[in-house]
Amino acid sequence: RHKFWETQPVGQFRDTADTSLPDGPIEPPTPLSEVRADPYPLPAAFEWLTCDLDDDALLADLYSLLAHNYVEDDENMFRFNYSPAFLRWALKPPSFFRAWHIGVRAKESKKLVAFISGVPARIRARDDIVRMAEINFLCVHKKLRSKRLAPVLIREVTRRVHQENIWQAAYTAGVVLPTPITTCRYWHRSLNPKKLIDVGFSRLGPRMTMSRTVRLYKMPDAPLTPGFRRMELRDVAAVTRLLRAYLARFVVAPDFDEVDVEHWLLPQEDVVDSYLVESPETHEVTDFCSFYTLPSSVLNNANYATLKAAYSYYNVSTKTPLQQLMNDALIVAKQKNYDVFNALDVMENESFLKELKFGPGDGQLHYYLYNYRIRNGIKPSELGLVLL
Ligand code: NHW
Ligand code: EN5
Repeated sequence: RHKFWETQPVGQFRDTADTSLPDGPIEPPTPLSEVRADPYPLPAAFEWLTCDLDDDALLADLYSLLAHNYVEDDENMFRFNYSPAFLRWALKPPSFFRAWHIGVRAKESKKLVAFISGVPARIRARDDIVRMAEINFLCVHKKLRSKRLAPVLIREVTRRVHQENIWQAAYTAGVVLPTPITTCRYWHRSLNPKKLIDVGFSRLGPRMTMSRTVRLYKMPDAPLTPGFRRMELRDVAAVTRLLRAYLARFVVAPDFDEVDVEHWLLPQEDVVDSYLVESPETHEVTDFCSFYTLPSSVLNNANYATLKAAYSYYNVSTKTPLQQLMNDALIVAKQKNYDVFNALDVMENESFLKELKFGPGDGQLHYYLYNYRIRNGIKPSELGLVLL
């Protein structure tokens, strides 16, 4: 069934009944001297390229590869359109490794035809904090599909991660592979329902008119919670404290320090937005919410080329009820002209999705760990990790 994945240290479907296998690494590290020293061979027409994302021309090539060949929905109506600024942010966190930004190009034309990336992260599974690679942006050009290039890319990124003495990884995919630790559902909150209907992202509900639909999703002009404001550099320490305390509740979650929070959560225009509630009385930071910006290209529509989507990222409520906090996040997203606000059913998100008029999407997101077993998996609500 899975000629490649059967050979990898991941939970195998056939082991799911075996309750004697313990949580933790599936296989031990090998001595670094035994890690293969040279890159895996590629078909003769292609060569490896370690990507320098500070090079604007290379970044433009990566942007274009993904804009034309990355993930689509099941009916091929939309394709993710990560911006160049987003890619730089996603791929250059603190202590990133340039060797983990791996391109494949045609030797003759020098055209970039495939890509895979990793970034380092500390991820806690139960009480075990593990150095991992977060693997993302695996992409093979449409014209080179089904030629078993993906396993070569995956083996090569694995080799380069091993060279840094890191032996575990985390990744997500819309497809089922051996074996998800959990399966999440996407939920969508319309902000611009007329456009969403026009492009086929959503449909007019039964017995609904356009004007009733527009009224249903209407938002106030400004956030409602007193003390709600954008996060600033001076807030990093307070946000880190809030977030660390909150993420401690989940079975699998990142172990963020202040350096991580500054990178992953300090606002960057059209990349990541973060807001917090500062108590007007005590000036204490009590609540926090964030979303990242990931537009999708609208394929084959005469009126629109892109959908502007916000994706719920990390949210923490201690004083403001989570539903009220997320309502303010929806209000600022609407003000900033987003068409839709998306969220997974991770962490405590179930508690506000229905009430805030999110509807279930047709897409799922499966979460995976490489070389780390979590017996019986976990529930989406036990997951405190959002990958981009
Ligand atoms: S998920 C998004 C992945 N990208 C896309 O969907 C973009 C559009 N599609 C493509 O570009 C987020 C191609 O279809 C791809 C497959 C490249 C997906 N993950 O080359 P072949 C991520 O980036 C397996 C893992 O012929 P192809 C996460 C498939 O099951 N494996 O297929 C990435 C089969 O193996 P099997 C996937 O269509 C995580 C083999 O690839 C997969 O031309 C990577 C077929 O290869 C997927 N999304 O190219 C793993 N899709 O055993 C990281 C297919 O079943 C692991 N396959 O025969 C950790 C590594 C680091 C470890 C460190 C210790
Ligand atoms: C990991 N970094 O399928 C990335 N998106 O629901 C890889 N559906 O947008 C993994 N099909 O339901 C990616 N509208 C996996 C996801 C791939 C993209 C994907 C889904 C998620 C999606 C939309 C459009 C469907 C178009 C036809 C959808 C319904 C919205 C509606 C709004 C009003 C209330 C009810 C729901």
